[in-house]
Amino acid sequence: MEEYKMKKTTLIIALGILIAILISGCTAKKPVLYIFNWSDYIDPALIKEFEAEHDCKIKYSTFDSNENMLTKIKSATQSFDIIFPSGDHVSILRELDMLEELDREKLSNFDNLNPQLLEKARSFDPENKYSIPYAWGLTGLMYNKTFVPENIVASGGWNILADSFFDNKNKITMLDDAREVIGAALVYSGYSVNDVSEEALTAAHEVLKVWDRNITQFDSDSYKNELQDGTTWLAQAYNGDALQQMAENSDLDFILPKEGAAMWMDNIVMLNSSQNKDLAYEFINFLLEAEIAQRNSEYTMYPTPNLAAMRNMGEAFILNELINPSEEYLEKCYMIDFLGDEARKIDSIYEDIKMN
Ligand code: N2P
Repeated sequence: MEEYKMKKTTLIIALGILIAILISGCTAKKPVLYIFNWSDYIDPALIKEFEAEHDCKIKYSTFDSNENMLTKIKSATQSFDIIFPSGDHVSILRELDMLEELDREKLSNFDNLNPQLLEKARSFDPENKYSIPYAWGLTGLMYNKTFVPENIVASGGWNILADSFFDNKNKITMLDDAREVIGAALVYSGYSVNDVSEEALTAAHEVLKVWDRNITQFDSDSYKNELQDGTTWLAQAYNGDALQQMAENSDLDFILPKEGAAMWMDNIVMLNSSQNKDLAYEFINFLLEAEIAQRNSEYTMYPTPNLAAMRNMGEAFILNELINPSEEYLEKCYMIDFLGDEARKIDSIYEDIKMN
């Protein structure tokens, strides 16, 4: 009898230990990486792959403008490990002392990057110390052919935005981005997107007052759906986002305006407040792998600064003029540069146009 009791107690203790092990196993916290990127800007399969490879969880959030990104990361309520700012905002974040200086030793795939694009990136990150180029692209005009007749877009220039065909129709949107909106008017008027001289900005302001007659909203995300259902007929759009939509819907089309366009490079940076720097390095290095960068680029339809990846890209990608424009066209494009306090002049015109 005693022996039976002993066995029972041992069994209960063993069971208890087993349950405790099981519970702790299930609730053991996986490391979490907080990532904040532009919308439609990564192949979601890569997130899953990284999570599986590193037995971690990625909490992935998106933004649709540098301004919104900045507001959110400055708020104390949310913290991120990795974000993807455009070049001018790398400088802004650097000035705010929010960026981690990257340790190249931990980025074994860094050498896959195109030296020419690293050189370009030095305009906003002088020693390529804080940012890794992620993707680059151009901004143009996207439209729905069902609603916009061929002759309206035939001129191929930014001034399609002023065509009387659109009068009183409420069918045009522009991006919610001061540098892009004023930049388009500057390029149309024959200036660089970085020209803040009074002459250039006055010309751009006048052009925008005309365009604004038919602009219904300044928006950087919902235009993608609205162009599909006819809520919007013509929208200022990023080339890769447009191409992603065009692959799904043959009514949509995109042009790079003949006068030229704004060009930007978006980048991977680590915030110095990151709580999980080792995992953050692993993720950045993962994105720098040639095969991963190639798959990502094919998904997002933006060219990658990863030279090793570009070398393996298929012809359809390389020969697409909307992704890879000719040198001649690129000469008419201007990278959106960091302007420091001068950017306020652009912001105030943008506010004026939005308010009136
Ligand atoms: C991605 C948008 C590209 C960002 N959806 C423009 N800088």
